[in-house]
Amino acid sequence: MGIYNPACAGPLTAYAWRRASLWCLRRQCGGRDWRDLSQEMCRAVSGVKMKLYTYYRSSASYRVRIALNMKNLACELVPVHLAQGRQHDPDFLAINPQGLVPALVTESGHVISQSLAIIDYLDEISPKPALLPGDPESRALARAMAALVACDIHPLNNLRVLKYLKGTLGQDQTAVDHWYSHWVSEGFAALETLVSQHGSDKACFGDKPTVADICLVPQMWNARRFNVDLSPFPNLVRIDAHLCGLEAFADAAPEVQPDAT
Ligand SMILES: N[C@@H](CCC(=O)N[C@@H](CS)C(=O)NCC(=O)O)C(=O)O
Repeated sequence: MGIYNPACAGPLTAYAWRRASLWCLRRQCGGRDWRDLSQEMCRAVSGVKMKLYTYYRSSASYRVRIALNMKNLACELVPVHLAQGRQHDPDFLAINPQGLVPALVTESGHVISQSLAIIDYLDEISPKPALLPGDPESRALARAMAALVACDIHPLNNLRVLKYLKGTLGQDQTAVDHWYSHWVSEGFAALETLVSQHGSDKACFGDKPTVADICLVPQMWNARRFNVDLSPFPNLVRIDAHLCGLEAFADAAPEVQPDAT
């Protein structure tokens, strides 16, 4: 009998195969973590990869790339050249009507936009290593730090906002740079305080990377690109330096992406 490949089978058969695998694993693993194991096995055998629409310099895409690396999840990267305006192409708008990256196409073909939603999804389908701490209060604190960056700093400094300031509102580059640096510095000042209360030399919360760190590192990279003075934020600089040395973070960096120019 040949090797059974569920990728070639119809949805019902693939489903039945997955159920059978789970049943076997449950019997064989006797109390061990058979769910994680079975999910990994299903993914490996099916050969169906997720697809991430990304841009090397996009900090929201950078977040998702870190999470994928931390989870060791296979994913095809599909570059969308933001500087050339490819996010406005009808083909891409059919994928994400917001015209923003990242967008993740799951193994079942659904599209998820919004980096934090994608990261939550990845954490749910592949729970180890966890991207949030163990207890509800700690989880909420780590999420709050992530939101500080992703919801209160990043949207003010996104490409379309900077282009609007310069193009539509006629501001010069000095004013745009000032705008960028003002909002990053204000947000980082608050994060620096939170990190001094809850973090360590290795992470924003506790000593293991969480979603807060996944948001911090790309924002630091972006701040350096815009020549923001980071000297008032020694904790953030220290944590960022540690994290950038970890493989999952290093391999997600903009300069090593296939579409980096
Ligand atoms: N809240 C969204 C933000 C996504 C976003 O702003 N993406 C930027 C790149 S970091 C983008 O696609 N910009 C295109 C543009 O501004 O035209 C997320 O977290 O995914």
